[in-house]
Amino acid sequence: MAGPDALTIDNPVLARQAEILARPPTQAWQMANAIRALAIDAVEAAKSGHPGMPMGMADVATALWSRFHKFDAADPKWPDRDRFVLSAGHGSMLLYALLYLTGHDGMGIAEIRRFRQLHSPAAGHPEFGEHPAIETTTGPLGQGISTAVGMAIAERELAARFGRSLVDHRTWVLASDGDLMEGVSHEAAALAGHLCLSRLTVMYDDNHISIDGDTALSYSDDVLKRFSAYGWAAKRIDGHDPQEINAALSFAVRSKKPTIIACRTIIGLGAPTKAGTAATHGSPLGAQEAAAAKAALGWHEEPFTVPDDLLERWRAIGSRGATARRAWLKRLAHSGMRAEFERVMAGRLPDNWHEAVATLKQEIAETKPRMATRQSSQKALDVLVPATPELVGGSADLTGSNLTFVKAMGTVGAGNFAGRYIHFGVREHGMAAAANGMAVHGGLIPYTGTFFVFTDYMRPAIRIGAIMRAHVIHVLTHDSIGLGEDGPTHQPIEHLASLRAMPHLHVYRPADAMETAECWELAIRRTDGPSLLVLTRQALPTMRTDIAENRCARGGYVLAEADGPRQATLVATGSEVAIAMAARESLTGDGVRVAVVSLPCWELFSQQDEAYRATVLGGVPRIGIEAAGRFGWERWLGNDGVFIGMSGFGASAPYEDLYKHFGITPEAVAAAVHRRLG
Ligand SMILES: Cc1ncc(C[n+]2csc(CCOP(=O)(O)OP(=O)(O)O)c2C)c(N)n1
Ligand SMILES: [Mg+2]
Repeated sequence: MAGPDALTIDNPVLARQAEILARPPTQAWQMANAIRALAIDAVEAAKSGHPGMPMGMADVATALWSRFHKFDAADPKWPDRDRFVLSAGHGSMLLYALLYLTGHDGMGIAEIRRFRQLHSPAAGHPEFGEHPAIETTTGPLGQGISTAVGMAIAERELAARFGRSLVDHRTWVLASDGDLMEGVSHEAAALAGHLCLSRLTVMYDDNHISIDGDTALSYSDDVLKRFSAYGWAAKRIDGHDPQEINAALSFAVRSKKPTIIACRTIIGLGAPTKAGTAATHGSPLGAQEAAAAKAALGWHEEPFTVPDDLLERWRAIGSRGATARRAWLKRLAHSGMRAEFERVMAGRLPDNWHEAVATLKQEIAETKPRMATRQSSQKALDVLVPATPELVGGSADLTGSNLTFVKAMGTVGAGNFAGRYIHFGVREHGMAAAANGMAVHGGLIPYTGTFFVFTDYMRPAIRIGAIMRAHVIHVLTHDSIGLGEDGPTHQPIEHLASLRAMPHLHVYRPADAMETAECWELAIRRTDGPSLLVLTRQALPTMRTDIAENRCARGGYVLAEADGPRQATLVATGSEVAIAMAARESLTGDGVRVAVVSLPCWELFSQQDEAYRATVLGGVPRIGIEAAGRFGWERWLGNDGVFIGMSGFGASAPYEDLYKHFGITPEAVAAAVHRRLG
């Protein structure tokens, strides 16, 4: 059998590793080894995890955090800190090791020892909220880098408003092959190039390895050429040479474009037989290989132990930003914009924002407009945009259809971030991820816009936003067969059900102008998760004129009670509420007493107490009406309820014809009630 020497000679990666390990050890090398050792130990202890990436990127991370990344471990929420995003979230031990070494409270050695265990902030993948220095949740490849683009946009937006003395930071990303293979990163990187986000730097772990093995199996992009074509500055370096790393980071800081640095690294650097292979990607090295790796690295400590002098050096890095932070606090104290800055960063709404909504509701009650809810949404934006300066929005190339733009906003462009409207281009997924980034950056309330059906293209980012409970609003128009002629590809059928199934989301489907105003109000106010506003293309009558109470706040309510003791309850959402109202009228003519319940937000309705829900739904047969699939409706209708909606995909025709064709009409509802009541 070949010994290590023979292996080395035959294998260019191990030959390179031997050359790296033979370099005279420097301080930076030892500091990086502390990361490697902690990653090895934590993964061994957990018996699961990903040691390869932290071992490969330790030198890059050490250089970045030692000299470039602006932060102060004493205050991880310092608003003007740089943002650090570990896009390759599987390498989470890299981040946890950095937080521990730099002395962040709440990430001590006890937490590192409990890597991947229940209630440890050192979770399998970095989870936003588990530790204040974790800037965003990562793990699904491509999300981190795309979220970071949103953070970089937020920095520019806030700098344009509050000036450089308060907002002057950078966004650093560590990304892997998988991150750059994923489509969403292509969308986000193209947008970053277009907007010339020069304070965004991606350190690309160019290790040529992914799970299946050599990336040559599936990946032959010229990554740097691709990013250059997006408008990025691009460089390739030896990811284990501190001088090259430092020079590249300096280059990135000077760059007038977003920058990607391809760092040629060896995954699992130090592991004598497994380095440079997928074997180090996602499994413990094993006791023998782990011990041999440490020996090869020149690391002779007990597990989870970092020598005092080394730890001191790391701790000094943790407080390196303290001076800058104190100077910043002084500037903030003397700034005329202090109150407003603190308000938006804390996510507090302006005192008077509500008056604007109240005026709008008054106007709706008086004029009872007949209009599409997408148009009602624009009316809401007309008043919300001036009243809430932190509201920043955009659309994925459907501005005129989503009606997401209002004049007061001004448009965002490269070098111009005074505007508040972003033309995201046809990049739904990148848009949703960027919106998450803006939200978790703080200081802005982002909204997106596209057709409801294309939430399929956004879903992974909506999900990350939901996990993080990010304050993001998605404006989703053309919400059913009611969009008409564009046909089945554009007509959502299963989307309501599938998004209602996602935890932490609020899915709002307002029925008229008043409900739309109320749902916008709730979405602006909600700070514990994303809101989806699901809106029609077709015009709808205004049915509500009462404004004393936001009735959508309870998720569902009796819009029209029966004339006398109820015989049946019609439960509908959005555009089908008007159909239910028309059915009620004809049934009343027939002497049948039915109530109409509007159910704009299932999540809020399910949070009401049982007694309220029982009163609203009534102990009589229930008929559900929604121009979508039935999935989930049993929850409100019970086992003996009747559902009127879609049972398959839609079709292309004028929408009135489609409603008739699919039997979603007042006549069909009335007939169903007659049948049900027998
Ligand atoms: C969207 C998504 N698909 C698949 C995975 C599972 N997965 C985790 S890491 C990885 C690829 C690993 O290669 P790379 O990104 O280069 O990381 P490295 O092994 O170099 O650390 C995959 C497919 C994932 N986390 N996210
Ligand atoms: Mg890789």
